[in-house]
Amino acid sequence: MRCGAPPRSVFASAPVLAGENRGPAKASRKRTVAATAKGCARVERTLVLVKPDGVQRNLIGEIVSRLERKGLRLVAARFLQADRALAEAHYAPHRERPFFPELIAFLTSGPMLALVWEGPRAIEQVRTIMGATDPAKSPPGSIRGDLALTVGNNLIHGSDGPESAEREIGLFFRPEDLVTYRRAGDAWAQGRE
Ligand code: IDP
Ligand code: MG
Repeated sequence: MRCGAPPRSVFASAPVLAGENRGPAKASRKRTVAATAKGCARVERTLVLVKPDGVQRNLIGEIVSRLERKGLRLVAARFLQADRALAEAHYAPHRERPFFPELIAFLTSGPMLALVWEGPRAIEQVRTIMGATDPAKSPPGSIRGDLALTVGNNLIHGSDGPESAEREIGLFFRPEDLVTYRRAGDAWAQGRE
């Protein structure tokens, strides 16, 4: 595989769309194929949400711009207001946490922008640009460090690993929603083609 080429598959099981809570995705049958040749970083896809506070604070452009300028490639976008089933499926790993009801109320409180970004080590890159869960512990220059104040209103979600990325992308998008393409600048931003 060439450096920067997209993963061959990001779906381990049938996608779940908004309003169709089919429960957690089954264990991965087909592992995401990553570039492993010498000098190639692992190419990944990750789910980003500009959460309802980001939309209400007119920060969609700011957040998308930071990810775009980094060199990550946008492969899917959807503006939606999540229903309870979708929000609960997305945050299922936090179901037992005391803040779960508050988190679901927040995520369903208004529209948000769901995005899939792709690039070398995209999961880690987005997490770094986001900053820590607690904005007070996020460094200046990060989205949460620069633009957010509280854990509950921290503007952005980014997948925390390959398996959660695959599961979360499947909650918000169908396989055919993900666009495979290359940009003229990808060889410069993402490495040798
Ligand atoms: P992350 O968004 O940095 O990955 P997670 O631990 O996955 O953080 O938590 C998911 C979301 O739940 C956080 O972004 C935050 O909005 C909310 N959250 C996490 N911990 C707390 C808490 O202690 N109180 C209230 N909300 C929390
Ligand atoms: Mg998380």
